[in-house]
Parts: sequence; structure tokens; C-alpha cells
Amino acid sequence: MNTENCPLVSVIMGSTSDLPIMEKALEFLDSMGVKFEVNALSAHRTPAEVESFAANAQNRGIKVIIAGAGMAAALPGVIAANTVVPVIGVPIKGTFDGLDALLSMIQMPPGIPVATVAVNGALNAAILALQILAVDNRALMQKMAAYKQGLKTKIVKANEALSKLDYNNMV
Ligand code: RP5
Repeated sequence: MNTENCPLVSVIMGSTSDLPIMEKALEFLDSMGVKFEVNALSAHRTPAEVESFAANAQNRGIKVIIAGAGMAAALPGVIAANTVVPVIGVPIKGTFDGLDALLSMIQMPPGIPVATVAVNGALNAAILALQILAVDNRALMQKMAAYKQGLKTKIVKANEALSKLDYNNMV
């Protein structure tokens, strides 16, 4: 089987209304050159399809699943209940500032973990997904290390800017 074009990461969202947030994950995966797929599935509106997707994910070569959903966000939990592929949940801010979705994802019962990132934290979900993939992928590990190294630049620039503040008692 030619696996060159098989997705390694599957990004699922409960609705296309989640796309503006989930795009942060897609952009990061794309920038790192990792093959991914994107689909909308809903634990409440298409429960049978969610179950079938999750049950087949491992056989299809999917290594990590990122699932974003808002409100009563059962999507990542239901996927996690039907696969051993690691699931990263992205709570989407809708009602209650996203607390409803956050609690729906983070309060999973023992045995069915969902690695939940911050509300609207799609970028972190993609970073975590690639860190998981990088465990046995040296080239990707080097890319992720370079990415993390690059984050330091922001703080170097912040300190340059802060050093220009002018207060009488700032020493
Ligand atoms: C959830 O309900 C979706 O993930 C979305 O965040 C929210 C609202 O969905 P739409 O009514 O916009 O399709 O299932």
C-alpha cells in the first residue's frame, strides 16, 4: 500500500461554525508538512458516523485525532470511547465562554482520556499532535525543536521593548 498520501492526523469538528477556530490547527499542520484530513462529524447529529470513523481510524493509519466541538461537546469523548488512537479535544467557545465545552471534554471517566487543550486552543492541539508523532519521527522531532526554539524570539523582543520603558524608579 502506498502510504505517502495517507493522513497521519485527522481533524474533526462538530460543525463548520467551528472552522474559524480549528483553522489554527490546520495551518500549523500544513506548515509542518504533515499529511492531515479534515471532516465535520457530530456526536449528536451523526452519532453512527462518529462511531464508524473512530472504529476505523487506526486501520486507516491515523496516528492522532484532533476533535473540536462547542456546547455539550461530546465529540472527542465519543471518538475516544471507540478507538485507541490518542484524541486531543479542543473546546470551542460558544455559550458560557466555552466552559460548557471545556468541562464536557475534560471530565472524562477513568479509562477514556481526552487530552483537552484550552478553550479555542486549536494551535496547541496541533502542536501536541505533532509532538506525539515526533516520538518516532526524527525529522519531525527536529522541526518541533526548532519551532520551540523560535518561541524564545518573542520573549527576547519583549525584553528589548520593556528595557525602553521610562520610569523614574525603574533600575
Ligand atoms: C457543536 O455545536 C458544534 O461543535 C458547534 O460548536 C456548536 C454549534 O453548532 P452549529 O449549530 O453552529 O452547527 O456541536
